[in-house]
Amino acid sequence: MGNGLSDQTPILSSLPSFQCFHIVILGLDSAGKTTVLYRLQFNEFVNTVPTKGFNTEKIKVTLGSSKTVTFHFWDVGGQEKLRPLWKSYTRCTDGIVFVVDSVDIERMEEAKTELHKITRISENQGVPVLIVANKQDLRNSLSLSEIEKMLAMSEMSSSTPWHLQPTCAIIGDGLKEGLEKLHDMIIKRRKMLRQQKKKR
Ligand code: G3D
Ligand code: MG
Repeated sequence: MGNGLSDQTPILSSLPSFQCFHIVILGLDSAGKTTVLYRLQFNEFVNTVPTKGFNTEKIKVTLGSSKTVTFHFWDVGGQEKLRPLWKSYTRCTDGIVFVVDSVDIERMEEAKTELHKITRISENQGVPVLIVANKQDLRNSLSLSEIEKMLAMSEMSSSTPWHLQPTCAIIGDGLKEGLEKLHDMIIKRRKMLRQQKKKR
């Protein structure tokens, strides 16, 4: 899945382990953003309340078999009145996690609009996006291909690397795999930017 950037050989092993990546978690209210964050933080289910402002946590995640990476997550409230804030949280971010509720068919169009809006901002050009198709445990959840279509992923800018990951945040299924993909995309982008700089 994705635009192909995530299919190249990972270079994780050659990088120092003290790196910290700035990641913003976005998505409509009730998609499961805070559940994702606290499932990663405590590795257990935490009862959430609607996020009024934002939650922020630095979390060490072991990727692959041994590499530990620190992510600094910003979980920004998804209610309509809070969405204008998304722009300032994504300034200089390394990656975006966009959480969608796989059973909320009525609001998929709204999720699509917000996803395309935030990725089209000039500062976010080329910033990798992990789209989390959450709540896959529910019987009536949409399939990945249906979500890909409804979010119009084919219309995503070709400069934006992305990966669509099925998850169940309440038990943590798929979260680590998604983060590994996001990390790979971030590393590849950094390498590409460094090469472009050298050529200049
Ligand atoms: P938000 O931060 O995006 O607004 P929350 O969303 O993390 O607060 O989650 C909203 C509701 O969705 C919560 O239920 C939460 O338990 C539930 N949820 C989150 N992830 C999953 C999942 O993978 N599967 C299922 N079945 N539910 C999930 P409540 O009942 O507290 O509103
Ligand atoms: Mg929340």
